[in-house]
Amino acid sequence: NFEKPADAIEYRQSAFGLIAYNFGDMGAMLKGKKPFDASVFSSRADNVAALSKIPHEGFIDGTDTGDTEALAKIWQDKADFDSKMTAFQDNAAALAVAAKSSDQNQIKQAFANTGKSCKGCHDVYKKD
Ligand code: ASC
Repeated sequence: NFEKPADAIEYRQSAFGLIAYNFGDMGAMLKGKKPFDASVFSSRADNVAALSKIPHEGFIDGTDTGDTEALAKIWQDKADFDSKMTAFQDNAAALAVAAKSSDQNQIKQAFANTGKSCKGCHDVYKKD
């Protein structure tokens, strides 16, 4: 268990930062901002799939204040938040599978689904 609320906040933020970096690099490849490297893309997708399972544990009660962009609404609608987090994890797992195929359309679709999971949750539960 976390010793103090700030530790839980830092824990989840650390994972989100790593997710953003890995996901952002995948986006750069898909948008042609850098060459597509199937092996790098796949390991980034594996990273995101593993990292997607980390943040949820940090959303403990009493962590809607302090150095966080998390809105109190998370804890008011916890079941919906939880299901959105699970959907993100499922999409990230599917993206990791798609990344091992050579089907660019499948990869792009799986990437878009995962991005929608990020945004869908941020729109409702994250300060802008
Ligand atoms: C990112 C990032 C997000 C998501 C989101 C997807 O790279 O940092 O929060 O993608 O913008 O729509």
